[in-house]
Amino acid sequence: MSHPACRKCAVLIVGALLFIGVGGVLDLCVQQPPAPAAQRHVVEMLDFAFKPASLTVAPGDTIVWINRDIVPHTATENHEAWDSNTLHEADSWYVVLQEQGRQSYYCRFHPAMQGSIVVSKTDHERP
Ligand SMILES: [Cu+2]
Repeated sequence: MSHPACRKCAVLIVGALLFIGVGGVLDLCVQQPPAPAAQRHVVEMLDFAFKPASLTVAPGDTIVWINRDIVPHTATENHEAWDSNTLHEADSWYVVLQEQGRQSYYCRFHPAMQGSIVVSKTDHERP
């Protein structure tokens, strides 16, 4: 002697419970410990040098170069994997490095200007 309207209600309630249940499970999945946030590192081009000349970062970090000199500089990877091209006074440029390992770079205009970046998952400096 089930009333058709009540059956409809029951289906709706069960549906709502399932929806909430699934939502709850999804919440649990999302609430994992957060991955360390990507960092931003600044390298100054100052007095014809990269400062700091060597830098250790984590994969996914951003490295920003800022030219503090009045002459133009570049940050050019030794094998040209990346190249800022000419940065004039106060210009900046950035790269995000994912691949682990050491990358060396120099300035096209002043080859004595050299720097290196180590991308490492574990051995990186954190403030
Ligand atoms: Cu230079």
